[in-house]
Amino acid sequence: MLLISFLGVIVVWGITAVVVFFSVVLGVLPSLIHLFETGHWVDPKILLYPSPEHAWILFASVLFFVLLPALILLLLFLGVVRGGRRKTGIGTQWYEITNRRVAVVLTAFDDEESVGQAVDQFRRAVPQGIVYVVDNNSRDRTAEVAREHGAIVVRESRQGYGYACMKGLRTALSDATNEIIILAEGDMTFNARDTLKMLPYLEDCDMVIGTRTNYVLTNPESQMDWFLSWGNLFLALLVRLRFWNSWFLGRVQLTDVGCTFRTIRRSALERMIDDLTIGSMEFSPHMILVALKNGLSIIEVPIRFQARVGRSKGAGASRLRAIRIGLQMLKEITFQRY
Ligand SMILES: Nc1nc2c(ncn2[C@@H]2O[C@H](COP(=O)(O)OP(=O)(O)OP(=O)(O)O)[C@@H](O)[C@H]2O)c(=O)[nH]1
Ligand SMILES: [Mg+2]
Repeated sequence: MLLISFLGVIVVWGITAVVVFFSVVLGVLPSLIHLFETGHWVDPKILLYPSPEHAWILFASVLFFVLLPALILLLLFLGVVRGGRRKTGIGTQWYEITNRRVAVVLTAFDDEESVGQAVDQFRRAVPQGIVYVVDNNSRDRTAEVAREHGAIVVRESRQGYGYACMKGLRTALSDATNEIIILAEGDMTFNARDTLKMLPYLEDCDMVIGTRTNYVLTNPESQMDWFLSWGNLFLALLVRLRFWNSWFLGRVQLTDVGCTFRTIRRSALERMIDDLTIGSMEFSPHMILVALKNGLSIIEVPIRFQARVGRSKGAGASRLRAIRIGLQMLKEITFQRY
């Protein structure tokens, strides 16, 4: 298996390198395009030393044809070596979850406009639940509003989405009666009723994650545009390659890495909680990778994704911020040891 995957990598890489060499470096491709457009053949050598505008095309081509396949092949190679042989996952047990106590953890940072409604909807959707709101140094009335709506407010002083999530998960674990933990945001982007779609799958696996890259369920007013959708699909593919299974194209059929809405059983969370360390926005994929590293079984479920109430501070804040968060996630998924 190891030899076959290694040879596969070499062959595909070799073909890619030859294509790039002839099409980009020798300028054959630009010559062909020129021939097609004008009917005149230009000596590829003329295109060998491109003008500044052509340099960008060259750079982008090299990036696209060489670096991207290299990255994917490397991850594929590592993944095949690590986990390609296993036929099934570990999610073959059956967990009884009826009437168990559910703890809902909502992150909140300056979210006074939305947090009250968010607490209300989760209390309605999960009547057997208790709602914790993690207030991450909010400068507005987030904590008061959450308390008024019946939530237990805990404070996280270290600033960051990841710190807020970790605090909430640890708080939920600290009460031994909480058997199922739901993580979500207090910004009204999620629909609490989707919990009812997630909980049944928790009978089959350790963690259920929502996906927002679903055409049918994504509200056009939400932050999920083509860029975030493609970005999440691409990063999810890399996660699948890192924890590869040749039979099912990955140990988890992941299509989104940035969805906070997830449900996890207490025993599963206890197994991984000490490995959670990232305080910033890459926490989302980090938690998935830590779960996979610890052998947890994960199922992804399509959920509704709605427009945010209040001001966005994450990937929805601006395109630049989304790119920065995306690159941080890419670094985490590609280079971090798991
Ligand atoms: N960005 C950010 N979010 C935090 C922080 N602390 C807690 N949060 C909460 O983490 C969640 C994610 O932030 P959002 O502003 O919703 O960012 P997003 O989900 O990427 O994008 P939108 O939902 O479109 O705004 C929210 O519930 C925030 O209130 C922090 O320091 N930075
Ligand atoms: Mg949000």
